[in-house]
Amino acid sequence: MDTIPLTALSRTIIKPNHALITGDGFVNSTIPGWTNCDVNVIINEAMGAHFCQLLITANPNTTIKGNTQKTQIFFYILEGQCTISLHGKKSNLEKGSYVYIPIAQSYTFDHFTAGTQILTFHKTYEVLENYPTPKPIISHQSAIPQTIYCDDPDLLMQNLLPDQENLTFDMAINIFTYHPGANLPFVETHIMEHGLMYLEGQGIYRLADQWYPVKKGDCIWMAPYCPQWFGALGKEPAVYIYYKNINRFPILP
Ligand code: UGY
Ligand code: MN
Repeated sequence: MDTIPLTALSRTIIKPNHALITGDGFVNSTIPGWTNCDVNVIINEAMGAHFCQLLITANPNTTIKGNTQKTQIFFYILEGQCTISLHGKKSNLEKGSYVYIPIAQSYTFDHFTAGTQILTFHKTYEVLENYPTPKPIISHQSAIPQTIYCDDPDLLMQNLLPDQENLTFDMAINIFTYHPGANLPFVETHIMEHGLMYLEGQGIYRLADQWYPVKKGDCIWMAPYCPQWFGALGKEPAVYIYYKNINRFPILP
């Protein structure tokens, strides 16, 4: 039997208003100040997006050090353990921990276990007159309650940032869990943009007028107004973490 692998095949697809990005095509980038680690720039402005989504794969020699300047960063630990130092205070992080670092803050991550993976979302902060900028947050997804989404108890939402009650935040990071067979109740079409990564399970994502099978590890970009729908398949919950821009006037005053 012929066993030659067909290396010219990939599920990755990049369109003007959406993208499905699978790990088989990742190529590493070097980021100044982030040393001895692999960094994959999954989504950014070069694609047409207004935010950035990266995957970091670290090892015990890795240091991730920088200053956010005008761009807030959200770090989510996918696998492994490490330490964050903010304002001279050290905190231990594990799978499911997350760190929100607002603008103009210095940060250092180190003491990684081998194979630690971190997903990041970056957005240039839009200042809101008469509101202070958000403060740093270090927390764990287990501290955030799951709420029923669109009256369907098989759709569960966790808002990792206090964006609903706090207009200082101009981005949301949510974890969306679909029980087996659950689906979005309608095809959403909205001005907000999304970047996401599948954490568990599988299903079918509709993006514009295309239908894509998706699974754990896959990433998706949805431009503003990209019609979107998801249905979970299989016997395990499908879970994704996603970014959304929120809480700002839709045109500059
Ligand atoms: O928050 C959202 O817009 C979310 N329901 N969209 C999505 O999961 N594609
Ligand atoms: Mn949406």
